[in-house]
Amino acid sequence: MPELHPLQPEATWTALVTTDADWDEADPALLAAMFHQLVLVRAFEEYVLELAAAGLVHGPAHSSIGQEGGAVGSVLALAPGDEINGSHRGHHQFLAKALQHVAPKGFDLTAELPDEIRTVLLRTLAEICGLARGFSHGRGGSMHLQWKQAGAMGTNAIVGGGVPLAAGFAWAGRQAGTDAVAVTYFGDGAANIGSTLETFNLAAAWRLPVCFFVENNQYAVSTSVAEATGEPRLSARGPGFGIASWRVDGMDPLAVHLAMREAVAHMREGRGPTLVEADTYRYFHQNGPFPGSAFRYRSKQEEAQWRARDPIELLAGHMIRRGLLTEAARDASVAGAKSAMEAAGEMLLEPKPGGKPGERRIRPAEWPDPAFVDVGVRGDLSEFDGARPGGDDVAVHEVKFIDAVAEVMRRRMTADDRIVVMGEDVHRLSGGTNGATKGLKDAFPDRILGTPISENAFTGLAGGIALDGRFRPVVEFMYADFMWVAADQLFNQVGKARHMFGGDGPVPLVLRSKVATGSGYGSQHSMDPAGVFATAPGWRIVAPSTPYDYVGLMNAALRCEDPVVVIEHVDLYNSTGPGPVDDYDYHLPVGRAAVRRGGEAVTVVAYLSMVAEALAAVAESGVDAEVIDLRWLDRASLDWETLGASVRKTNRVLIVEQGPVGTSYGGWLSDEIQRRLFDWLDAPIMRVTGGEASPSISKVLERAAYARREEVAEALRRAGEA
Ligand SMILES: Cc1ncc(C[n+]2csc(CCOP(=O)(O)OP(=O)(O)O)c2C)c(N)n1
Ligand SMILES: [Mg+2]
Repeated sequence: MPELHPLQPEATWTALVTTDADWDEADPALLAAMFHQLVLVRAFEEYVLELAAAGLVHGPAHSSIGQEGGAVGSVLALAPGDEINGSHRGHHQFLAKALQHVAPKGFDLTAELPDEIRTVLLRTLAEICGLARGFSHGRGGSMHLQWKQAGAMGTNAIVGGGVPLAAGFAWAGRQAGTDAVAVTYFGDGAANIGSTLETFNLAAAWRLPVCFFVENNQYAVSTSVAEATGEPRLSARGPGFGIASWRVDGMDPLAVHLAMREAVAHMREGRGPTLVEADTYRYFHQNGPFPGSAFRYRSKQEEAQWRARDPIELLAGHMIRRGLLTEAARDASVAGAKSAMEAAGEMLLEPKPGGKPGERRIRPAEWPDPAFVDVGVRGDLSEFDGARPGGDDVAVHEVKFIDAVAEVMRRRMTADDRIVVMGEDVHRLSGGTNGATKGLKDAFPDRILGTPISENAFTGLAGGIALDGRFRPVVEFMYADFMWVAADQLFNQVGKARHMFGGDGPVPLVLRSKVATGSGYGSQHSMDPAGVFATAPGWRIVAPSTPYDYVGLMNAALRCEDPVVVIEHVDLYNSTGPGPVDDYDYHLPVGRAAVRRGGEAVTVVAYLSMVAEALAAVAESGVDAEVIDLRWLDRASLDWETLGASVRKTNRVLIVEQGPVGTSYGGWLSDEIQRRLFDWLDAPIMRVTGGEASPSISKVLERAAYARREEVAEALRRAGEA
């Protein structure tokens, strides 16, 4: 018989339970701060429900009533420099952090509230109602509350979507030399999703000062925790990843506070991430003013049992017992909070003309101007003021493409210590799988970060760094197809962040993404991501075709305050072409294409390695084609001046790309060209793409699946005959 030795995880897993002695010893100022915050947050949430019931909140308003103890207890353990984010159910945490920011010494609801607090209430309520004076000018609403100055970095409508971002806040705080921590709040449902679990791993591997705060309110919509997992004690997940974890009664704000103090101390001491599970309950259904029992997934009796453990009642009871609060002062505080909310409501609402008695509407002047709809999808590019463009002064010679890739990054990292590069194996193998980061780990040991294989986590971490703003992350994807793995972070988080939070916040993230068509890596490693990124409004896209362009475009990408995907092609890596002799500081301006060959017969539009394929095809065909290398591919950065001038001359367009027709970039572009330049076209826009399926591994089938010089030459012949 083998011997069986029970094993224990290294990380601690503790249940923290308060005793009467804890309540007796608790600092009266702390209890008072908790009490007033709790009462104000509760009044806020009750007022929101009132507005929701009256149809004045457009979209969901996920109530936190019942859960305030976790938010207030934990936020009061934080310092001003600490950053938090949260989920769709985040009013309470947002308010706690914002109130702590404007009133760090606490406030008294029985007295006149300071203007700063009234403004927080008003702007938060306005945001939830989708109004112009909200923190995000009404773009974010209930689920996207952000006030960066207060360290409230944004709540999130994607379950688990905010978790990787918080790892980025934690990384930035540490790298900046502070002892700041980050806290990410999420629900029991989010404890099962990949982005959360990936981030547990990444944060533990890198010992990041981030607290995973699980608000276990027992349900994800109507699905109970026990139904959704084999280990309903959600804090058990932490030790498996090496994360010190606490379980605490979330209805007891002091217990949450004491657990959080331990967790914060652990993180400030540099001992890595923490997990705090607070068992709690939302008194209402997922959203709206009805209880969960109305939807039959739980009983009235269960709801009554939890309500009997109300966090405000518990705290007020202890304070009254200790003589720190009177019943009259408690009631006056509740009344003060209610009237503060009514005053906020007065600012936003007015009687509905012709409505029933008491019926209200939003004051028309409070709505955002519809013309604001697309403002701030991307930045205004003012960061390029004073940027030095490339030109004749840049001495050029023949260089290997991949060497220019590594060299420009070395140059920028030397000049700008905010730049940090991350991705799988970027720190080894002489510069990752292709040599793109060659020599950089030795030069910048703490800024070249080899990541675990977890595209959602490390892309999100980079997104968090970009939102934080102190550093400029560069993410490398080994293959472009992995964008689907990281899709939430790329498209829902990074791409939408600026616009969704009001249009003003920069998101300076560079993604380097490699296209490997033709290398025999098959269906899941060969895609060109341009067509998909072109559908994502926040992103800028560059596709360099020469070493000279790569340097200028990478410099532009790294200066840009918007997320930029730099698409690279394996065919180019080992090619040589014109590149700078020693000047790696020039920029190729946003929105400027290059005419690689002048011609009269047809405009051939290409990018990346297809530029050289197109030029070769033109030479072979004898057609007098003009070949345009787009360089910038996204909707906002396309060079319509160059494209327009060419089409007005040739009256014909051929768009060439290598990849499959399904995710084609050219489909989008041809629609755009015909909208803008239809009057100048003498023939339908022609396109060269690959086949329907992604390329296979078999060399013959792979070649048949994508387009190259031969297909372009064939299209040119057809154009010549037409
Ligand atoms: C990825 C994703 N899947 C599903 C949803 C729809 N949805 C929104 S909230 C929610 C329940 C989340 O439960 P939990 O994480 O426990 O948070 P709680 O609502 O209880 O605070 C669901 C399924 C979503 N927003 N995002
Ligand atoms: Mg839940």
